This record gives sequence, C-alpha cells and structure tokens, in this order.
Amino acid sequence: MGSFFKFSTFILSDSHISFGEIRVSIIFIPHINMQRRKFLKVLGSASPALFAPQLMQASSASFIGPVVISTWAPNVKANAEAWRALSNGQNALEAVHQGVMVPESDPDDNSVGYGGLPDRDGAVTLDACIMDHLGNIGAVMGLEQIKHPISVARKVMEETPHVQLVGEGALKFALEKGFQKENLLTEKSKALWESWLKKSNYDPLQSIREIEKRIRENHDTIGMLAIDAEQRISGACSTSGMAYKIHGRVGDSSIIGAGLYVNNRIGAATATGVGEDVVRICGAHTIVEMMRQGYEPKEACRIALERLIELKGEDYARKTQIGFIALNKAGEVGCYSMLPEFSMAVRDAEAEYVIQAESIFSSDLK
Ligand code: SD4
Repeated sequence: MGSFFKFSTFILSDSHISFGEIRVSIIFIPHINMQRRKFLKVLGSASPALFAPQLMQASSASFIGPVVISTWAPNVKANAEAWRALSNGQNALEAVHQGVMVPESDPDDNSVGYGGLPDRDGAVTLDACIMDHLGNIGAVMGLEQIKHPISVARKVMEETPHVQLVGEGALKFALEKGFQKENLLTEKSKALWESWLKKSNYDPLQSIREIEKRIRENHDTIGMLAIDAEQRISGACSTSGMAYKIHGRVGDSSIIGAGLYVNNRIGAATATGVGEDVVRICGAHTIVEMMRQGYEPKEACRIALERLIELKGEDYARKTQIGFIALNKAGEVGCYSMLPEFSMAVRDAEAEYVIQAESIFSSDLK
C-alpha cells in the first residue's frame, strides 16, 4: 500500500468549511493539490489533437494515486467513507457503493434517499446507477420506499441479465432481494412539500438555486467517482430527483451515459443539476470522450457544458444549472458548472478538500 493511505490535512487556502466533524479547505482557482498540479504541468501544454495518444500512455505511466471525488461540498462525509473502504484494501466499486450510501441514509439530505424531497404527489421516488471498471452497469428508476437505491442498482448489475429496473418492478425486485420497505418522507420534507403545494409552481432552476443556498449546511444529489490503487475506476450516482417533479419523471442520475459514465481506459464523469439538460447532451459520456481526445478533466467538463449552449442557445443555458465532475486514468480530477455555486469534494492520500468550480456564466438571467 506504500504511503498513500497516510493522511495528513493540507491547508491549501484560508477558507474552510465544516461538515459534522470534518473540517476541510475550500480551494478556489487553481484547484488541484501540488502533486496533481505537477502532473498537469507535464501533460498540459500540447494541443489536444497532438496530445491525445500521449495522454493514454502518460496516464497509465504516471498514475498519481487513488482519489475519490463527489459532487457538492457536503459529500466530504461520503468521500471519507469511500476512502475508508479503499484504505481497507477494497476496490473502487466498493468505495463508491459505500460512499454513496452515506447521504442516502442522511435525513438532512433533501435530494438523496431518506429525507429526499418528494414528487408533486408526495411520493419520494429514487433514481440511482452504478458502473464498474469492467463496463458492468446497473440502475433503478422511480424506486420507492427503499433507503439505499444504490444497493439495489448494484444487485441489478450483479444478479440480473438486465441493466435497468423501474418503479413497481424495481421495488418488487428489491423486496425479493431482502431489502426492507421504509417510509422515506421525513416530517421536514413533508412540510416543505405541503408549503410548495400552495402555489404548485414547478421551476427546476429555482429548485437548484434553493438547494445551492442550503448547500453549506445541507447536501445534494451525489455523483461519486473513485480510482483505486490498481487503477480500477468506478462510479455511482444517487438522487431523489428534482423536487416536486411529475410522478414518474426520471432525470439523468440513473441514466448511464448522462448522469454517470466510466471507461476504465480513459476515466469517468458524473453530474448534478437539471437532469433534463444533462440527458440532452449525454453529459457524462461526452466528458469521457473528450478526455479520450486528450482534454484534462476540467476542460472536458467545460466542453460538455458548451454542447448545451450549442444545442439550445445561450439564453436557455443561462436558465439551467449543471455541475460536472471527472477524473482520468492518471487520477487527475476536475469540475465545471454552467452557473456559479457548484462544488466538488475531493479525497486523496494527502488531503480532503473542496474545489469551488469555475462556471461558464457568472449569473443566471433574471
Ligand atoms: C435530476 N440531476 O434528477 C438530478 C437532480 C439533481 O441537484 O442533481 N439535483 O435531475
């Protein structure tokens, strides 16, 4: 295992944020730790076209070391659990599975699992997917009353000939596999839904904005990626979806290629934000393909966001929010968002920290 599990806290900036017992640095720009920055310098100067084949070589030759990344700052707690799994010698798949279970069982997280905000009918419906280094995939969509949809998605991946199960069928499958039914609607989420019902105004950007305002104490949809010591890459994503959605709506978080994608030779990406717009550009897959062309993870995330502007125009793009995170085969990480306020939680051998993402636009259209 060498020294990579020796953990010491890096103080990388003067800004800090605490989540329970975890206090982490917030890094603005530049946003990578020393070792990762040195690596980027080596790879960074050539034009993407010239440097695509070299990246593939350099990536496997110059592995920086294991890393876990998640959407949104509060998911440092999930990263800590994933890192624990890696430290115990478990692989990246186990790490992302165990990491994502943390917000799923946290009632204070309004966007994932237990405590998630319901759809407009008052039902908490969960979407999740998982993908490993061998190209195995599993997903559940619109799953109700099961606290850990990521575990059901993994069962779909490992114990069925299929890759996706939805609604009633997903619930039936979960119960057959021994999962227990639970009420996932907390008093707090129920109260928020009841107050929403008074106006019943569905506004995805507003929902995202409210989530962002609460994010310093709260949590949001989790997309998590990990690369382990053997350079195996896996990813997992879990959400209760957009608050007050139409019953039956599925976003990006359970769609392989949109909310999550892993190619063990290249890297991985995952998403948060308005799922309809992530699906529209096959977000995560687009990012992985950009990394294949030689772009570093942050640039690959930015290019995928630009695809939405190309498709739908700037006025449209300014009224949505998407946050992408990505890592490549060398363990280099990056993130980018359409609008400000998105963050990525990182855990590696040196530190745990939060990166405040750069955004395409500095504000939305009022
Ligand atoms: C969805 N992408 O269902 C999810 C929601 C989300 O922050 O990420 N919220 O569209």
